Amino acid sequence: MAGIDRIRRWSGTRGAVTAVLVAAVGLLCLVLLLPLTARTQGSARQITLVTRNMAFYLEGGTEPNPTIQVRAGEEVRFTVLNRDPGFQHNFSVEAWGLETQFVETEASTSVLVRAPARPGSQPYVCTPHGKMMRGIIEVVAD
Ligand SMILES: [Cu+2]
Repeated sequence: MAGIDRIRRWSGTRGAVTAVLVAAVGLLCLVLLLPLTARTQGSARQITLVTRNMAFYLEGGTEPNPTIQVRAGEEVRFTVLNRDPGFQHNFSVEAWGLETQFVETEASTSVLVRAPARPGSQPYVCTPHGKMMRGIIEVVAD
């Protein structure tokens, strides 16, 4: 009788361990697959900022340090492409807690962020060249 009891307890524990494992694997799959789904669905808006002559330009744009508009709560992927020989640049929106790594000439970096839920305007800068490389990022109501 004691032996059967022990077996029952053991299989009970085993069942619980299995359940925890299944839950953990399931959660891991969710965590791993969610960003993939988001990426394949292309839900994030791509904004490429090209740096040259100590200024930001939108890809194909001619206006230095343009005002960038995003929608409230929108998921945005910012890519900084450095076309400025001899200078390292980054992209930072301090109010959003956003700061990319520094980018060497002819290199790029990307960062995925969610725009604030509340509309408003904040400055964006290149941290070491904030006097010259400075523009406004506008969050507009969705
Ligand atoms: Cu810079």
